[in-house]
Amino acid sequence: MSEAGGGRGCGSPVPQRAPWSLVAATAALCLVSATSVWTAGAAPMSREEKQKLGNQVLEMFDHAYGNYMEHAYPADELMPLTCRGRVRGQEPSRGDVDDALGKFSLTLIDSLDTLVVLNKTKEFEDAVRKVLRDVNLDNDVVVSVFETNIRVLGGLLGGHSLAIMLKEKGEYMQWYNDELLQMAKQLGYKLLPAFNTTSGLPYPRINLKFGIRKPEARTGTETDTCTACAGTLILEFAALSRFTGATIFEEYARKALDFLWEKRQRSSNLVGVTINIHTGDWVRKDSGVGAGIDSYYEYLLKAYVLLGDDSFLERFNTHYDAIMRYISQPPLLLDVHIHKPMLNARTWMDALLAFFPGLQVLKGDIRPAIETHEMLYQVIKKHNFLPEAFTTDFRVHWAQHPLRPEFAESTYFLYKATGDPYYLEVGKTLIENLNKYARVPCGFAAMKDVRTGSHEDRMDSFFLAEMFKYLYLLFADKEDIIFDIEDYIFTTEAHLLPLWLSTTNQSISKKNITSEYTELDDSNFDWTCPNTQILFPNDPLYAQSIREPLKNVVDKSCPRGIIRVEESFRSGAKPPLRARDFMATNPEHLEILKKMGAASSIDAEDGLRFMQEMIELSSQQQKEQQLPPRAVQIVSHPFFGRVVLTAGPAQFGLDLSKHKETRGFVASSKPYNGCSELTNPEAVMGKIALIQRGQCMFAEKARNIQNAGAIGGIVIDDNEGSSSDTAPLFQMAGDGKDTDDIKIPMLFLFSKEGSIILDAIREYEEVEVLLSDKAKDRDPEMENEEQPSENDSQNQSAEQMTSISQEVDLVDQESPEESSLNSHPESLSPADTDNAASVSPSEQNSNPTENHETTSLDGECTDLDNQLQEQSETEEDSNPNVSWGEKVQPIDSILADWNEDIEAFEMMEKDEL
Ligand code: DMJ
Repeated sequence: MSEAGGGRGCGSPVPQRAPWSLVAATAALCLVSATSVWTAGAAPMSREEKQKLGNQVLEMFDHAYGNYMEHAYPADELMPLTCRGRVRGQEPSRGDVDDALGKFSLTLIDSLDTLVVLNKTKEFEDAVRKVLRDVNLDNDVVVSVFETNIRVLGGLLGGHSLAIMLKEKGEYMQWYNDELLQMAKQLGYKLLPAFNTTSGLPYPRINLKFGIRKPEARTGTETDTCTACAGTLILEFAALSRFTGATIFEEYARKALDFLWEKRQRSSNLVGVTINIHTGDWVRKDSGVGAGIDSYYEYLLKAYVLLGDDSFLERFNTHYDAIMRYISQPPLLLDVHIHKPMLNARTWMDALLAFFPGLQVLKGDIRPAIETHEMLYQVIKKHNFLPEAFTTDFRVHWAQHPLRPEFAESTYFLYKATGDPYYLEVGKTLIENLNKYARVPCGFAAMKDVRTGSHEDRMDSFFLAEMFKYLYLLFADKEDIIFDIEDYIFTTEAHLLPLWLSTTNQSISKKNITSEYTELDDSNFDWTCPNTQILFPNDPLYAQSIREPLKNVVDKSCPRGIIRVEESFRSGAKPPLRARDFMATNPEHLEILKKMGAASSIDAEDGLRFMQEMIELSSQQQKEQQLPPRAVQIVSHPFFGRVVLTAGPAQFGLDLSKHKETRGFVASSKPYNGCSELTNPEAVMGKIALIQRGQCMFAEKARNIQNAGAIGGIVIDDNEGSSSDTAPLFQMAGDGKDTDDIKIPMLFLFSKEGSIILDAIREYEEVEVLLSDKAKDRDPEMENEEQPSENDSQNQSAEQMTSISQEVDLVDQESPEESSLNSHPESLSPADTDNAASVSPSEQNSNPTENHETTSLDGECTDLDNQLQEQSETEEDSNPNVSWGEKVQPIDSILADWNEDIEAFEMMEKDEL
């Protein structure tokens, strides 16, 4: 069983493999073609149609490769708009992206094995001759170790693998004498100095001519590298060792992997994005499956498949378990903090994570693979391509798209696993979009902005190495490929390495490290995968049944409180850049920043708002004092004080820690953002005004509601689905001016907590709340006042009782009867689940899918009640034996949590700003 083609079931024979490696490949590899059993769902695609699409892929490849060879070669890449080669040093620097360019005809090397897969054997033969004749690996140029490994070393090894395969067939490449392998070895030795660190983690960059140490090297001062950069070497390095017998390469790559494994965060089993190569400290402690980490996980599983070393599978399974526990929030995959994995570190996802469903297929976990792939496909249908980053409510976060292949890769693997023709249709859409939007007369151009369709003068080598391979293979039948693709494994750059390497030159002693894992549960180690040959014949609509509930997940997501990007484009306006979304490394953001305040009044306004938000953010960071959170307690019927929402304080206005609580009925302000004089002062007079976050400073909102006569204010987050359970609380900062004029107390609620109050208003109209310092005990007087009389209690309907059954923080004075009633969320009837939006943030799991579809101000998005019901049924606090006293967090622990939140927040802000 191979990984590459994936068309065979677990257990099909692989030539030249030892029994243990067969086990390795078959256990991890769960790709089984179910094509023949497909009977329903998406209409089957005829052989003719598949061939037509395959031919279209060939024609597209010719267009890309032909233009590169004609107009760019021997340069590293084609610039498809100006139709010339990109030569490093001759073009304005693009920063890190240029580190892939080593003046070694990158695109040609990266394309070698694609030529063979696409049955262009003659062209392959020509290309190999050109590489041997023209490519120089000894250039005085600083390159990325990671990129050079996956693209160039991988490209040479993939070329070598297929060259020897062709030679053995007896027709082509008869002259070949391992020349590509010799080049690969030469390059391997050039990369080795990068590993000269005490940790064994490689430096991120190396000078091809001068290495690291020499003064001419102009590198070697870096202290950090990304996890994927250090953890994506084993396939190429082990292949190089096994092909050549020089064990040093595999040893070095293993050492780096061992070190990363040692450094995993022990309680979450996650790894951060960036690590210090000398100390091994995590520099960036956020963790996801996309940029910076992606192929580290990929290589653990594939190293097991290629090398048959159990320790790699054990590590992979341990990480995978953590990923599924914390990062996977189907269909989303959201970065979290390694020390606090329940805390989301981002509100957006990057395009690189699109490879993950493919990896999940390889692991045999098909359901979440189908779900995430479907979500991604809907984002693509909306924007034609997958933007580099998009938010949890599927807005474009970073609009660029450099023709990345990850989604096509996952589509291929899912088709191989399910046989569902739906995935052929997906591939067809990808082809159409590429031709319609990215094709230019001289190749294919990266999208500068998926929303506008503008191009960048860029065609990365991975487009040829990966995109065309996966698309061609998607539509190809076995007889369309001149060799058995299932005897190979794909590297992260889709280069092909033969599985027989597992039994060749195994001089690296395989550590039996099973003992290291004794602390881990056996369930971490899946040695088998679901047999899809059993799964699919029984239910040919399996994949479709998983996709069905998600079919509108993107369209139905609730917009956030700010103008949606696509709407702003439709109306001709620019999407506003929010300070909280700003990334200093994002060129698009820098461009917007440059324009702010310059051209139009809209730009000026955006600039002003942006600067204000920046002041807010930085002053938040600077002034963050370790104050305990505040509370908003709903005291009116039928809540009677039992719902206590965790709230953030303000750095201005009445300090609730020093004064008595403020109590009053709530009223929504008009305008809801509170950014101008209120038009409904009569409604908020003497009340606590509700205001939406955004569009102006917090202090401005406070002044406006104070002027209208409000006695307090609650700012509700405009970021749909946010919750204090998943995001760190913060203090609302002033506006940099004197805020002594603000006398009323102001509190901040995340969206989920805020929606509990908004829902309550809709339901009960009169809603009274108490704004207080959460650390203070609840006023016993209120307890007396608020306890419903016996009659009241009897009059409360089951609906009322269940609507208050999921509390946020439970106070300790309640009677045991109330406690047990309130603590039975499973007693909710389906009809009651509408009220389940008031699920406690501290009790619910933090699935952002639920987050953004739970409630909106206009009530559009309320269709996740079933999930909420499910969720409420699994709440640990449903145990009636748990006393309310146990629910109250001691102040020390609140403070400790609060400190952790602040730290995490500061870390995230530091990363992003
Ligand atoms: C490729 O170079 C590789 O797939 C790498 O692992 C990350 N992604 C790029 C293409 O997007």
